[in-house]
Amino acid sequence: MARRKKLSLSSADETRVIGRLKRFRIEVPSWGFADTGTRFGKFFQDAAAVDLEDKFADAGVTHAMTGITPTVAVHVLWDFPGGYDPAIEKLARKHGVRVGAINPNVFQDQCYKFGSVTNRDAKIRRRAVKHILESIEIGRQAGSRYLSLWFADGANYPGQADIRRRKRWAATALKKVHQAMPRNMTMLLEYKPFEPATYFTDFFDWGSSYVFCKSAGPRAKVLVDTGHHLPSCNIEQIVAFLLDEKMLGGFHFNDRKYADDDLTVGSIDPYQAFRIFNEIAAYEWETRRDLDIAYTIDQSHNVKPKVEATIQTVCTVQELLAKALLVDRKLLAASQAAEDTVASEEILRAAFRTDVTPLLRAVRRKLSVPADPLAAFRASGYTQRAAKLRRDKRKALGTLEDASYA
Ligand code: RM4
Ligand code: MN
Ligand code: MN
Repeated sequence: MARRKKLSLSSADETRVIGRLKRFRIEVPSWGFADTGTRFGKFFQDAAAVDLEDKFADAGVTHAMTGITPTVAVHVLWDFPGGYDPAIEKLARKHGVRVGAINPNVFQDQCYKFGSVTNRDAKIRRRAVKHILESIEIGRQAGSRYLSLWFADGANYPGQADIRRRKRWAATALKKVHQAMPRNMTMLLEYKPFEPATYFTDFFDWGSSYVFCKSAGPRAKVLVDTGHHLPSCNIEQIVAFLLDEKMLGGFHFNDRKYADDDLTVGSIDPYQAFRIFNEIAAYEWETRRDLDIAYTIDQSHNVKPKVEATIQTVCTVQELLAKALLVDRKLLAASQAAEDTVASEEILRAAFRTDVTPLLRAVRRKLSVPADPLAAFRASGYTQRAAKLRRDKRKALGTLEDASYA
């Protein structure tokens, strides 16, 4: 029976684990604070962010409670519909956060119905590249280190499109984008095997992203969104493989039951997230260095209150990373060498079922944040205050709540 294991660590191990957790940062997505929905409609929340300032405020309170979310990933068209303004930086700072990864949007304009960088029309391909170059400029001004790319490109039916030509168009576009990036910027390239395209997507799996990154240039790396895999895919193997190739650029964390469900990390399969962190912890153990990769949350909370859900996620990520850091690597190496499969597996399971609450409390003390961020946030009354302010703001703006998708 898997019992909850009590923590017993040497003081050197304790210092190592607490130190690593104290340095760990994860980015929150601006879109995680706004109203989102399913393809059948949206359900609105009074406290959901109405504008960019609200999103920064929500990210700010998340950071104040957890101490590990100082940056906010932004989506160019959703967050800067009127274009970028340097005052945005100040707005972020006012709320104690900074602009993080810049996400261009080449999937919502009408012209992209049949693709963006893979569209058969050269004019549309150029327009998509131009938007990405403008996003790079925003990133440069905002001091962002990451250009995060996700393409909705794909086809819905067999025979609809030429797979090889589209591949070449995509590669050409990414090369141009890579050339335009400042030296300190990394391109993160996401993949997804389905949705919105249903027959194929042009950036469909880690292998396709890997090939596109290699051809684009040295500062292009693969982004693994945990929800973007077909059922039963071994995600931690992809992570380990990309780490070994030095091609893992970052993560979009979320959980899923069926498809790209964007659920809270660990809500369905915490052992899966633990196994991913185990690969990261193993790599860092061997190299004795923190990996320089972008950890980001990519979730949309359709029924949960947004900030609460985000804080819950951040704490869960921290907890699962803590467990992965507890894996006894020396013992594991010895039991692997002895081909003791059961003992090796038990070493992982022992770490997974360890109660890391005392460790997390110690980390939070060092970060000067509440010992229980979620409880502290719930007690703060933030959601109730935001609901009132934002209800009034919506009224003043005359914002129409159109919840239908068709
Ligand atoms: C995609 C993907 C991207 C996100 C878009 C809106 O499924 O996860 O990261 O930006 O959704
Ligand atoms: Mn994503
Ligand atoms: Mn997604």
